[in-house]
Amino acid sequence: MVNHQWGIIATWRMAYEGLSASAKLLADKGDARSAVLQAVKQVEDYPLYKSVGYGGLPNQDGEVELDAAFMDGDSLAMGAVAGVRNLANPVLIAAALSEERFNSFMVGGGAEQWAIHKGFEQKQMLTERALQHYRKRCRETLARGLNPYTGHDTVGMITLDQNSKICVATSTSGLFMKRPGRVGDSPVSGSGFYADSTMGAATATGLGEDLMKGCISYEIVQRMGRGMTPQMAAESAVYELEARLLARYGRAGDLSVVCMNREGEFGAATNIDSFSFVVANHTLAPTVFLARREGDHTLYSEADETWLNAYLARISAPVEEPHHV
Ligand code: SD4
Repeated sequence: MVNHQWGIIATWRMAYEGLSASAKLLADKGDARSAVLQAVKQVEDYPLYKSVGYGGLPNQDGEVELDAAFMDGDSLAMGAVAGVRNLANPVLIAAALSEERFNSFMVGGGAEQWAIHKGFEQKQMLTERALQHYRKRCRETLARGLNPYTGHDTVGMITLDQNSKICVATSTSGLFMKRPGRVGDSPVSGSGFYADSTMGAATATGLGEDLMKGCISYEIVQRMGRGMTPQMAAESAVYELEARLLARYGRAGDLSVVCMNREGEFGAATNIDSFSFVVANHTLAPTVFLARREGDHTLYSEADETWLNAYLARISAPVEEPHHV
């Protein structure tokens, strides 16, 4: 049954162009799977987004290792790759793996071999610009530790089509300066993403090590399934996980999420000061929102012209040399 409701939501401003194109597709009765894959591929292909796909920042050894996932909320089929190198579009490989009965989550060399065998495009993913960031970071002290947002914004995207099918996909180069072999939440079902067309979908960005401690995306989807609005589900899950981490683990990293239910209603929650996300649905044109924490709530408002211009200037600015090494 066609219900005329559709929606698309994604983490971070970088998803805007791809999301806008896929919003048109969904409005024209396109399907959730191709809409999400096409949009995430566009983010992967864009060289100035230094946290996803081509141009992604490398690990400690200077190698770009990519993680991605795809889930179909009708069939619950999911596929994922982690730590893959020199492949242009990890999200497409993840989607292909979701069609496999076995071996649907593959890592490293085995995943690369399979993808090459299947004819997926090979590409040197380290750009000169990403290398400049890497060299700069090598000269700076690492004493500040790893920060998931230092150039590292995973794209997580949800699509709802007019047949009420919901899909979700993620793609990331993980934490900048991660140890080779390190895998975060993004390719891990229930943590970085989850979709069930009978309830909704959620996807996360932030410190994978902590997002995984709460299986945050699965938790949010279940809460929507029990009748919470997406906004309540997102906020309650994020702040409850943060409280549990603080009480029992002694600290909590950055946790940000977006989610959408079967009606195309959306929610977003974060425990940081500035988390951007992009959304469109049958009643809303593609819009960039800026979210911030206010106690145990997340407030968001439309990003203004100044912020949007500053963003464009920032992503294309020359990589600055540190003043002091
Ligand atoms: C990870 N969650 O690999 C990713 C990183 C991220 O914004 O989302 N950064 O842990």
